[in-house]
Amino acid sequence: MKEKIEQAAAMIRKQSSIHPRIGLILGSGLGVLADEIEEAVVIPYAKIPHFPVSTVEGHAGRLVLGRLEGQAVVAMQGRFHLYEGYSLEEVTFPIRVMKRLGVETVLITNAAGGINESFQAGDLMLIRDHINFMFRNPLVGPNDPELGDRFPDMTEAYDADLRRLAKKVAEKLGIDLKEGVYAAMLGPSYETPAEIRMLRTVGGDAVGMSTVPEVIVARHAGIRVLGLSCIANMAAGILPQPLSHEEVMETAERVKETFLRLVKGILRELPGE
Ligand code: R1P
Ligand code: CYT
Repeated sequence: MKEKIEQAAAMIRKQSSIHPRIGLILGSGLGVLADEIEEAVVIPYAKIPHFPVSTVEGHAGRLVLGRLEGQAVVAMQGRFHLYEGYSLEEVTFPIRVMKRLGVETVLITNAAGGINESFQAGDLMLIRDHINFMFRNPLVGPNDPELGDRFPDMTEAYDADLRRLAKKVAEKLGIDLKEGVYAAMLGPSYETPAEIRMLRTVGGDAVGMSTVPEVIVARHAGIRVLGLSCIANMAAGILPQPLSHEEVMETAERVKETFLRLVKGILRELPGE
């Protein structure tokens, strides 16, 4: 795996002189953030050795390197999901490559269904913790100690300092930032109302089909994680209406301004180079 990581990182380094310290993973419909990157170098995933390609609407499938709010960043405009048929190694490969490029902090975003009934579609939620209902772990298999520990600690998978910072920035900008637990399901069918009741009972506030594998690998690699969910719809059974990816995309489009303000505000407050 190390060879693959190095080959991908080498190709990316050849395209851009930026040494990114911050990684951004942009969820369904949230890719617009990458359009704001200055001095941008855009690399389609198909051109990067060993990178999978995006198959889901709302995931452009491009890596964007450049500067955002003065920070050297690498952004994934589109991520990979297990339900696309990719392996956990493929889904989390970009995190390994980011680490190789020098990334120390990653901002992982997603579009999620709101389980907590005090939320509404369009809210932004800071991820405090997660529950892995995918029942798979990307670290299964032989462990390479050069990449990370066999048993990484997950007590504060979502960095406490970064969470404090995100809340401070939201308050300053007058953004009502919710906070909660992200429950990850395999998908791609949306959850049933009974599953949503179960997830609520066990402490889930939002549900989605991504993020958790990436967070586990980031922690394994020693990368600090900040997680943000856009509550794109209320989860199944809460409102008298069916769920659709169109609604997810529409809500992401509707909140993009607030989402951009929050993320940019956070980037401004992170220590610079
Ligand atoms: C379903 O509408 C899609 O939205 C979420 C789910 O995981 C699923 O892919 O997308 P992201 O988690 O990639 O933002
Ligand atoms: N919504 C979403 N479940 C949902 O209800 N975006 C992912 C999963």
